[in-house]
Amino acid sequence: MKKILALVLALVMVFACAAIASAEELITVGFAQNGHESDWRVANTQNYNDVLTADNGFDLTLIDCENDNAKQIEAVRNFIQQEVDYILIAPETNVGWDVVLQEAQDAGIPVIIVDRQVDADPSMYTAFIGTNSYDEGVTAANWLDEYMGQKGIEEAKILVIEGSNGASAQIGRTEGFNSVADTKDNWTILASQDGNFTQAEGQEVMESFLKNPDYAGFNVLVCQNDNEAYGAMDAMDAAGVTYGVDGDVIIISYDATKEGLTRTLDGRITCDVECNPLQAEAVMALIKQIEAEEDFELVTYVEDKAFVAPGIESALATTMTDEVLAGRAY
Ligand code: GYE
Repeated sequence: MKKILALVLALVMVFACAAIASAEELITVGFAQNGHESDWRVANTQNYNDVLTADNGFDLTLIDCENDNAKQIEAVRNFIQQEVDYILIAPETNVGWDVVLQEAQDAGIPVIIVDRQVDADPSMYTAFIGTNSYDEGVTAANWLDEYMGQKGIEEAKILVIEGSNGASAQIGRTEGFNSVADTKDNWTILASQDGNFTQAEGQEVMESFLKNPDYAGFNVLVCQNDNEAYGAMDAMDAAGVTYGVDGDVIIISYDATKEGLTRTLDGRITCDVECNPLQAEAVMALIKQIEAEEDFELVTYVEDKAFVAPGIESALATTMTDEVLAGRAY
């Protein structure tokens, strides 16, 4: 009996020592996550929690900064104090980062900017992995042009519900879309307003648009993310405005989450431009390259497609099917 007890104790000690040793070897990562404003963001956070695990060699501390740049800066300062190995920032807005980036650099901690971009000199951080929002805006506008041609729609009277003001995702999608819109004499942007990437504000902005007689007759609604589109749909439903492939208003959305693609498959969203939230694998690969002192890309954009409702033929987008929807995990 005593022998068995001794053996068990010895085994426990071996496992305990192994656990301590491997905890010491884990790469510590502090992530100043932007917030939880949208389904996209929730999927993005989940993806980091799934990928930067102890099994993969990481010890991740993810702070939800509630869409507040100041909270993000505070989180980064705490990470610097804790001497983490890497800092990730998904910036709410693109300005105001220089001082804290300098502090991280002085502390010798590599900073990877993720998802959205910062308006700081690239020498201030190690790398960027995320979304090419400008390209997404261009894709949306080119698709609209193609669709109008196919359907013989002569004029676009456009309302835009933008994402949070000052976020690179809002700036890029707006500038990309406008770069095409500006070349079209028959397109008019009637109004463009901040909906903060949330369903509630998407609904509020749409309700105010619908009350304004100047915007009567609009036939295109651009929502800079899916959640805003859901809110806008509720507002249009309440006002009796029809939309989607069978309605009066073409809806263009961004993100292509599972719910967004469900609404594209049933024809309520006409075109949903993808923004891939699954970015943690690329971040993990980058950190491993840095650890191995290998060369790495300074800027990596995740790949995005666009999806259109059934019945629409497009050279720029994939037509939605049940199979496409079944393949969407988030
Ligand atoms: O489109 C939106 C989210 O920064 C690309 O932020 C991201 C955007 C995404 O809240 O849903």
